[in-house]
Amino acid sequence: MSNRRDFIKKSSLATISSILGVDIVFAKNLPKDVLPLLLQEEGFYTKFNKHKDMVILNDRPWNAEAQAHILDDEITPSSKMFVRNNGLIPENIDVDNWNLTIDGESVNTPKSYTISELKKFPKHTYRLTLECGGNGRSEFNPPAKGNQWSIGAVSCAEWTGVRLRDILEDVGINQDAVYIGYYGADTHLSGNPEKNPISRGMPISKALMDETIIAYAMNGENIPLAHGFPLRLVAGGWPASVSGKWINKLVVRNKIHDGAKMGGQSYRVPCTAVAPGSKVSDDQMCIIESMPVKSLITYPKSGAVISENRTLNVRGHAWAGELKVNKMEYSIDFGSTWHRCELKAPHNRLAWQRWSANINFPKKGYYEVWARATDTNGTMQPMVLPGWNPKGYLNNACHRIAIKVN
Ligand SMILES: Nc1nc2c(c(=O)[nH]1)N[C@H]1C(S)=C(S)[C@@H](COP(=O)(O)O)O[C@H]1N2
Ligand SMILES: [Mo]
Repeated sequence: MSNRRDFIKKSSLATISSILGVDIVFAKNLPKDVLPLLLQEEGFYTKFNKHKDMVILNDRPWNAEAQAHILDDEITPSSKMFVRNNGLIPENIDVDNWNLTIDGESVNTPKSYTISELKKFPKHTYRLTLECGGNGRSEFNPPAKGNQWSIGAVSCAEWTGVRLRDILEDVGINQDAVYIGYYGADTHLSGNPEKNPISRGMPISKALMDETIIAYAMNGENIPLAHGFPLRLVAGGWPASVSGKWINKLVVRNKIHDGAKMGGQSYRVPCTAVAPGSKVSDDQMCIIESMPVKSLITYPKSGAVISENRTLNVRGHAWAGELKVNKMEYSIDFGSTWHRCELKAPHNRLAWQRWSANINFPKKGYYEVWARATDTNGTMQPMVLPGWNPKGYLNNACHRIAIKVN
């Protein structure tokens, strides 16, 4: 991306016009540092092959989310998968010479693997729900800084790779191992090669689970560049920030990993509830682990118009971090009464679950469909915003859509 920016800076406006295919009428007024919006967007949608209904939140680094109605697929295709970057996507990746090194205090002898060596370990495929810890942030008040995700920073793709556990067994880890951390090949926005944009991880118990994999494929193909090509750590059900992209090193730690965005207030919430707007000291902030129960209505699109006496088939997905969803309900009277939806079992653990309902509306008029999931612990999605927190994480409020019956 930086290449493109430099290129654009150096190009004349005439060149830019020719890329856009039209004249920039007031080109002489365009401030030096402002890129024509259309050019920015062309960069994102074509470079990463994204659906036109993806919404760009930031272009440096690239961050973009889906809208609910494009997340209707059972398996999220790359074109509809949100992009969340903390730094700049690596360029000129040399797959043949890519190495994954396993190191850290709790490893006696560090070991490195090429991708073809990794592929010799047993291969596993899982559908895994990845949701950004900040999904839903835009609703919090007072607002939290950071990308203003609405509801589309979630995906459930099919990931193929090797179990992290198999690799750790092959390397040999010590009894004192408590955490693993990842390092990726993306670069810090400052350009400082010493700095990592992000280096997070997970407790060893999560790292050793069947579904925690080092993936080399997504949806049956090489992982797309924006999503971690050529190797990605994937751990479903937890904030997607633990699923490191472009990984080239994992460290097995004898303490909680202390890489970039592990400390301070990053990916942490107050250990006990606080009043909206409170300042919370770092030592009162706890690391987010399993994500909370949540659901989306993916069909129809909000604002749909149907004719009277027609049954509407509404559907979506529901997920609950490490748990399963065991009840799905809808309301068409603003939460006064709730009705059961049909809910499918997950394809595998940590995959989202399909739900659907056939809804009849009593008469013409404006309605909202509200959807609410309950997990196996009996915890329900809140109808309004859940606990405010300084960084705006974990908003799992009910999703709602508007319907007009004509
Ligand atoms: N190397 C690296 N891994 C990363 C990130 C990153 O910026 N760099 N972002 C994390 C965060 S915060 C999220 S939500 C997910 C986003 O995954 P996606 O872009 O494939 O949807 O990747 C995680 N892994
Ligand atoms: Mo994230």
